[in-house]
Amino acid sequence: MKQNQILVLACMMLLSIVIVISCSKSKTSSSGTPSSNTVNIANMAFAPLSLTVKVGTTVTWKNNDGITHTVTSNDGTSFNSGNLSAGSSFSYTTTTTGTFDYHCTIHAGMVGTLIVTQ
Ligand SMILES: [Cu+2]
Repeated sequence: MKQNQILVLACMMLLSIVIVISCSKSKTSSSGTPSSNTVNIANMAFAPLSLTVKVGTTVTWKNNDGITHTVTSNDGTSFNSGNLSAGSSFSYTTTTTGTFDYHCTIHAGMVGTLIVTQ
């Protein structure tokens, strides 16, 4: 009778260990996502649409689309990638705080926002 109780307890402990391991495993797999200062270009869109970074951060746009795009700030001076062919990337190191709307000069509907904070 007492041995049975120990066996049940051991099974419950083993089960809880398995649950903890499976939970921590799903946590580590989510860390494989792209870093927070990268904007992916895919399917004629910037992702994320809006990115917030601290001043001094280098932001990288990666063209994962099959066609050429540009990353051009609406103010015309802050940053401009020029033609960014499929598979290439563009990096810009933020120097001032503010909200920078940008677009693709080739495709009018492609817009994004870079928010730079202190
Ligand atoms: Cu484009």
